[in-house]
Amino acid sequence: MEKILVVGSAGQIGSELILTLRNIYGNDNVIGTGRKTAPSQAVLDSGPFEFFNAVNRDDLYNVCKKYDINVIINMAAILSGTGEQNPMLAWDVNMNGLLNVLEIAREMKMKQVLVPSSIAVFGPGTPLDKAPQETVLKPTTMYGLTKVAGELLCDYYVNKYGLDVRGLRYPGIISHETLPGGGTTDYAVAIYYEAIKNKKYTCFVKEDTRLPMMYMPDCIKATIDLMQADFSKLKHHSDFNLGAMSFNVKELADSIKKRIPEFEISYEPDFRQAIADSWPNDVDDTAAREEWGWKPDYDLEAMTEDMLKNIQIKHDKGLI
Ligand code: AKB
Repeated sequence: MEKILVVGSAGQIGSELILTLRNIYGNDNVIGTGRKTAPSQAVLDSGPFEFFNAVNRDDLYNVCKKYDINVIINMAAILSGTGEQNPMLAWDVNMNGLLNVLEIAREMKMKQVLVPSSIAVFGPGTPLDKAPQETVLKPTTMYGLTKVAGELLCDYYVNKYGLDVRGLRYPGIISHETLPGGGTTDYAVAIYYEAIKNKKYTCFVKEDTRLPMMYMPDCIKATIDLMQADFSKLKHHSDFNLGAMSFNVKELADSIKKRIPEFEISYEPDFRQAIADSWPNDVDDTAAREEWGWKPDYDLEAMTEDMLKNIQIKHDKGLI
């Protein structure tokens, strides 16, 4: 029976992933953790939750022992924008936190570890269109380089210790439950909130900036599908490219304007433009499709329809 620890379950992806996992594996078998940010009431009410910093090895070990954990999902990370403002923090959380997770999983002979990676592993030298599974990985951000090192570290634990470690390179993730924090792709979430609240948005990257993106239901589906895939059939482990859609900011704004004609967008690029420019337009996710059957459900129009509907409900209830 799985006893799953979701490190970072107050964050954008963790807060939704944990609720789906509790539905599948049982509320008491999926333990949430957070460092500082308060988790949602739904996360607190539906099962156990512990506050600690995964960079503190003893705290992580004690919680794993307390709940007899045999699967860790490590969603804790400092993303690209915050990482450039505080590179040492990014290194500490993304590398030391990961090393603690892998070491404790090895010592406790756990069943599985899942560690997300990101399109931030790419950089100059990576082909811009359909970034291949195997390609140049020379990121320019601290976040990106911790993700490259993290992928290699995870594969090291697979090869040297036979630990079941899996991971996937998330594109920008768009959702309406929990706001993302500190990423470059955050504009693709903020634009929807501002469209509902103020009918206008000033974007921090230029209108022709094109990046790989994914709607949260697909992100959750991909994560759980990879968890449940037959490990013996995987040729890759910690670095699956994962695609769903690719659009530039103008195309995103146009899909909102179709539904809110008075919506206006302006542009004031900041330091995140250089980060976005260093990432590819889209990715080739053939390996994920072939090895564990990956197939996304949402395109831009379906996502915009659902995002605006759900954010409007929050707005009507006075929650935003
Ligand atoms: C970021 O923008 O830093 C993240 C990512 C692409 O991993 N959303």
